[in-house]
Amino acid sequence: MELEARYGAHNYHPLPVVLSRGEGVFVWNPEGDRFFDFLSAYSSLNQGHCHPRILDTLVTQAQRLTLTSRAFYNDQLGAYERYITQLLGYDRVLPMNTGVEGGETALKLARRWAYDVKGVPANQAKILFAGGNFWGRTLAAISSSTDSSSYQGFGPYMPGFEIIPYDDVAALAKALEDPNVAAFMLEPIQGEAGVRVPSEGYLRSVRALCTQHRVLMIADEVQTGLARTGKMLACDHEAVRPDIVILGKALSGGMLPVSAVLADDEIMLTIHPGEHGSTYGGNPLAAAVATTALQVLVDENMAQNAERQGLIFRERMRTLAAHRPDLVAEVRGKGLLNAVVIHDEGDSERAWDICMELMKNGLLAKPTHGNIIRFAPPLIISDEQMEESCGIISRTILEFSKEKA
Ligand code: IF1
Repeated sequence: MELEARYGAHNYHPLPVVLSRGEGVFVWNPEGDRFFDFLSAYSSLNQGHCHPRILDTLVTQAQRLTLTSRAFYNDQLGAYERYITQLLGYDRVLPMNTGVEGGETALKLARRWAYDVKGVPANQAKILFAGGNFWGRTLAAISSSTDSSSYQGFGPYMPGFEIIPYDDVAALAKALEDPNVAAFMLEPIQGEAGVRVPSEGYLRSVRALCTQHRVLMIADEVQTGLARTGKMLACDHEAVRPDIVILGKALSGGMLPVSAVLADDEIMLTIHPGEHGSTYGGNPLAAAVATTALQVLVDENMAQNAERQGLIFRERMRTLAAHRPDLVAEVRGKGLLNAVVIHDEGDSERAWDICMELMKNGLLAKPTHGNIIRFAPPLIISDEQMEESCGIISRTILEFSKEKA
């Protein structure tokens, strides 16, 4: 911790715990204390820490070939592209590395499609975003943000972006009256905003309005995708098929940065050779690892387990809320993407203090905005592990005194 304080940028404020080993739902500190990981690196570890099958693929491929750049072909990328496009039902995939690069790629595709296919005049394409969104830290990403801690002091901002309220069909319908709108990018459930689940039917309305106005629906499934919410994609809950899907995080099972943008030919083929790319995008190590990371989600029925364990978790938390209505304001989420909203009465540290107590009791979680604690364990969590974890959370909150410790 001291080395980071002295030599590192101070762009994070971590919980004071040092992790040195991870396996399944558990992490350990160097002293050997064990913790349930209820953050899963913000949903990057859906398959659990160091999943043996993914690890085996990583090691095997790393001993053969790790990176070629796309100047040449490699023997892993084609098979991965076929697997992921057939698994998720899209014509094509554009491989990148981080989630935010996936978002940038999706927006470039949307603009190019608007000019070359929809016929929007050059440089007039508009893109809509939902208030409360979070899709990364690049200048374009923060240009669409409504969170001042994301954009303050980093201007000027990307032009052609417009922000409308989340979960507001009328606002979307109004914004779509502009013929230059190319796309609406949204999270099916807003993660960073505090696990905001939109009204039932919202995604279907977005799909219908985007289709009606020939506007691309872009689903940012970087955090909600890959079985996290109880379905392979969160849009599956409403049987909605976005025009573009962005994946990241758990696409590699937490082994290395792997992201992907999925779309059909009419959109994807508007970008021609040499017009977009990345040094590591589509590298053979990422392709091999991502294939296995996807296979284990399917083979181990992780979406079904996320659905089942999520119901157990929210039930236990609602029972807890009844015992401490002074502390617990709301429990919300889908599958194993959940949040507990803490009454803060102006005490902005309360959720942090609760997370510090949770850590002392053997469970790691971190507050997001204000006093919302996100709980997102790996999707492999068993009944007994969920039981033990809910016990820790319940005991911690029941014993938590409102006065500062
Ligand atoms: C940080 C938050 C979560 C994302 C969605 C794209 C990206 C993210 C829905 C970009 C990334 C990460 C970023 C990380 C912490 C974490 C986070 F708290 F920042 F907002 F998960 F909620 N779309 N989220 O959630 O993916 O480029 O990071 O690979 O910046 O602190 P990335």
